[in-house]
Amino acid sequence: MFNRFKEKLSGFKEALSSKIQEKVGAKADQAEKATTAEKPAAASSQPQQEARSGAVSEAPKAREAERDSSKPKNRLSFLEKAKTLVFEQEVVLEEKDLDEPLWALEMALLESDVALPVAEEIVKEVKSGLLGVKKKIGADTGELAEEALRGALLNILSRNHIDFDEYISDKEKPVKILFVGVNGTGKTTSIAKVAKHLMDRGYSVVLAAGDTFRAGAIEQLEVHGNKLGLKVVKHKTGGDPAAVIFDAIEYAKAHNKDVVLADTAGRLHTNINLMDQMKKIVRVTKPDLLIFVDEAIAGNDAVERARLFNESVPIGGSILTKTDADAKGGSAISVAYITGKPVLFLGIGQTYPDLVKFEPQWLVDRLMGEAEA
Ligand SMILES: Nc1nc2c(ncn2[C@@H]2O[C@H](COP(=O)(O)OP(=O)(O)O)[C@@H](O)[C@H]2O)c(=O)[nH]1
Ligand SMILES: [Mg+2]
Repeated sequence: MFNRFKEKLSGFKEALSSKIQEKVGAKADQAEKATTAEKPAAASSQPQQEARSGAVSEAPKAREAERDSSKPKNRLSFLEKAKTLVFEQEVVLEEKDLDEPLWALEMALLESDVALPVAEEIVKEVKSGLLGVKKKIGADTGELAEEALRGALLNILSRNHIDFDEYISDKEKPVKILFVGVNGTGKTTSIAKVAKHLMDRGYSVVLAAGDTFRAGAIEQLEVHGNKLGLKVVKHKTGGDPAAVIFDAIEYAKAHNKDVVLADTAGRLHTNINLMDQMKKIVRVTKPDLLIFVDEAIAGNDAVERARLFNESVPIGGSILTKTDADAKGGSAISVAYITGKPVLFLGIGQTYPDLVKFEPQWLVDRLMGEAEA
């Protein structure tokens, strides 16, 4: 999962590493020069006898003792010492050191479908995380790059994070959830997955067949309802979706059901009539939560659609589907940022359990390659 994101990031890591190496190299040179000037005898590979004659008598006692104790590996011990000297120092990352690595990072993010304003925000965060950082030379440079990026991603992804299960548990019942998005992105499948997720946690669920537009949509939801043993409230194809969903809510109230999951027809954000119809559904049914569903593989298109849907109706969160199908990862980062609302779940396959609750840490671990899919 998200392999291309990992690959793309290698450019940033390498650029940062080589900058640090450059600085380390410069420091090491300085240190070596300083040490060599200070201890010419130790630096030379002269035989011990020669080193002992004359010079030793003038040398301070401590220095004599030191040389004596390290006789057989005299040069090695000097190198070790020089190394330690450098290791104990720190390289401070300055603005000019970061230009190149941050450019590589921004390119990697854009190529991974991270939307431009989001990529810029991440770069800004990474920059402030690295700027002025005193880098212990002994530490792994790749790690520094990873840590900075991990921190920035976590920060951005955690900003609007809500826990779906806590949300459901705290909310007055029945909780009314409406699923919206363009056609074929996985709304109906996600409804079935979320229904299963809720049933597994002891909630009773009603499904509302609010996609009255597409032939076969009601039957598709009924198939899921039958498999899961759930009531599906439906009208005829071509009926008023707001009325169906309203009925489902009434049904849930009358039968003490905990959650109503309402399907809607797929609609393009450019179709004014259908967008108006969606606004009407929202007005009439007053959902507690509007979930925008789109495909992680749609990249920037998904981000743009999320933005436009959110401008029409107040989205409370998103589900990104098909993350199993070679998604680059960027849309998962961007959709939350652009809408200002959290990604609630990721779809990772076609069966009911293929739904993971979105946790910033979970995503970052996968994006950064620490955990396998
Ligand atoms: N690989 C994969 N396929 C999915 C996922 N979610 C949905 N699908 C498939 O996407 C197709 C469209 O799904 P559907 O729920 O009918 O989309 P809708 O038009 O938005 O309701 C179906 O073939 C689903 O099985 C997912 O997370 N991963
Ligand atoms: Mg559907």
